[in-house]
Amino acid sequence: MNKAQAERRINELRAEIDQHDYRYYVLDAPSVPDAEYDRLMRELQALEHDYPEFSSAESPTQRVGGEPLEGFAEVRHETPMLSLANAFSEEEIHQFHDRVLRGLETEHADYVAEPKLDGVAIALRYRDGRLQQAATRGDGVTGEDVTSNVRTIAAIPLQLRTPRVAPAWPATLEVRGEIYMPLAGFIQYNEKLKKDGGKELVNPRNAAAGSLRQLDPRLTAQRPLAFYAYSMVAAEGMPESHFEALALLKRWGFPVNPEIQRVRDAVGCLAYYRAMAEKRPNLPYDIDGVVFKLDDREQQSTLGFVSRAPRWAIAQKFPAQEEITRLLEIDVQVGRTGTITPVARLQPVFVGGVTVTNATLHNLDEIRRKDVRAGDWVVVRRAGDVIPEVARVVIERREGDPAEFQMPEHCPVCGSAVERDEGEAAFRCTGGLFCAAQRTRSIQHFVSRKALDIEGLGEKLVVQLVESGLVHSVADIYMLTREQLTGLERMGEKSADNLLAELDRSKTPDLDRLLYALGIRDVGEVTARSLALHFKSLDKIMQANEEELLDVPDIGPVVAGHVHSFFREPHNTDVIAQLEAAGVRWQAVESAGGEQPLDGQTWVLTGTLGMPRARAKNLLEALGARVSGSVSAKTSVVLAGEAAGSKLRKAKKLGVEVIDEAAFNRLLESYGSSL
Ligand code: 5U1
Repeated sequence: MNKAQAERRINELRAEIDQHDYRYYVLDAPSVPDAEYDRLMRELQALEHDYPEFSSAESPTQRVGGEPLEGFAEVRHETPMLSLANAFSEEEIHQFHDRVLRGLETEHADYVAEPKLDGVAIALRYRDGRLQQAATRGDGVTGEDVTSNVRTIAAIPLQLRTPRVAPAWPATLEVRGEIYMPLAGFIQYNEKLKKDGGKELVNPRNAAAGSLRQLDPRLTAQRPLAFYAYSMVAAEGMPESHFEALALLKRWGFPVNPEIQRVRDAVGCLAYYRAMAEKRPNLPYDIDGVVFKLDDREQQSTLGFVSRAPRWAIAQKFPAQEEITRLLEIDVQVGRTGTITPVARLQPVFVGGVTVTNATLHNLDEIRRKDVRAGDWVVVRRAGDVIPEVARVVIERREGDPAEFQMPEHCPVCGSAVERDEGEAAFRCTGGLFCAAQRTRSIQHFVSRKALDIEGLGEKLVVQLVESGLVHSVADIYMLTREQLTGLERMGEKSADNLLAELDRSKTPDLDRLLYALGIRDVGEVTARSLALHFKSLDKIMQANEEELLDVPDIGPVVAGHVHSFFREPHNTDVIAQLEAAGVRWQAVESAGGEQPLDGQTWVLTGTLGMPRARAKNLLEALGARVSGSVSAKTSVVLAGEAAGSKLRKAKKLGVEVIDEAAFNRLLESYGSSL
């Protein structure tokens, strides 16, 4: 074979393999047996090896994965990657549809209904038909560049197809969708891991996310990942209909979920939801709900956005998933602030996409209310990412008369007395930082992602450090030496060096993060930020009396009391002095201007709310919103409690978005605000 013949054959093989990939991944209609496909691939690899001058980044042989990376670069999304508002009931879909109709001043609306895959959202940028960059969602504005990993996923086209009749792709194109791990691949991959003595992956979603975060693309290449496109970012010549845009993406070579349909009005949406709920157990991938999007792009832009989510789309989530299993025994766990939480040890059960062996029982009152006893058959519930819980006892299956659970009188970890705070459901270990469990948990909290974010210091390592006596308080982590670390089991020299570098890097936290990290009771991220913004220095917070603390937005008498007493405890002030001595220097934070999620929004509160109105106001203000007393066309959102009257009517008339307290709480939760 001469050079010209080789080039021709290489091109033929690439086109043939691309065609087979298209039939397999996009049309779901494979056209050749695996053995034939492998033969074509091997022939192409051999020719590219012999004629490197014809190599190409778009060749199907390039899916094996390139060189390992040092880390992932940041990518700014030119068009932010939005999140979706959630609905948990039919009623909320009707409300959504009514808002859409009011906003558009119309009587009917067409939606595109799509399964909501439980995977990882990804943005793919193409230039002249070639894949240039793949980025994760990140915080919606900045994501991570995972191009090398994404290039290994065979379902994602490296080179777009030019259809014979449909319009060609534009010179620049951004496509978004979900990378996921099909269930069959997940099970097979886990079986292989188990056989090789590796750690099994928890669920397909985590498996997909973990695969994309590999620094070595050759590892990603071995994971059975797949992809469905779900949106085209505004591009030249793009159809006005989202549904047609998806059809076009399919012709350009992107897999598009075959379950996607166009439906009309809330009735059509709800019929689709029910049909998908029925299909769900037989789908080859996990879904956690369905998504409805207005089909017409012009109508989409008329409605616009609220708090980072489009008003023209909504996700309807499937209800919590439940399974029955045996409760083997009731144990207790000691939390960071000494709270003793009863925990159900369960016969392992697969629920909500993961194997559950423990579930929270919340507190003694809950155990009595549900009458949960060791040996019972119980319904375990797990919704989305939340902690699994025992929902109820299957009382008909109870055998004999098992004894009621009693709270221990002494802490099972340190032996200190257990007491119940007056008027509270929780029991607490009185051991404070004498208790190894409380010490361990407070150190785990201190280094966690939302606190000082010390990578490489995971929960298990903290347990190891406390148990080995190397670390007694959060300040001790800064005294660790290389020798001490490498002396620990499973700790190599490189990991020890990385951890020491991370610890060094963490020595200049923002004041709000440090406050949150200290683990003061009821001081979540939002409260910590309010304190930091108000006082600007830790010394001032430490010296403030309760009255001064009450001046801070978001702080009521209970939290003021907790903050005040925290800084009156000598062991807490000692730890702060030790942190300073170890070189930790906190930085004052400036008012977040432009950074807060509800910046620029005006909210109105009306009706009777479950939480004190002042608290709702403080929380909203801490998130950047202005709270006004009257509704106008400029109002962003009305939070309506029970028996809301004229303000609610006016909001409806003006087409202003109205949410109830449950939706408000979910919004707060999504921003990590302490409730
Ligand atoms: N199927 C589907 N999932 N999903 C997730 N479509 C879809 N659209 C999304 C998201 C976050 O956002 C668009 C509304 C922009």
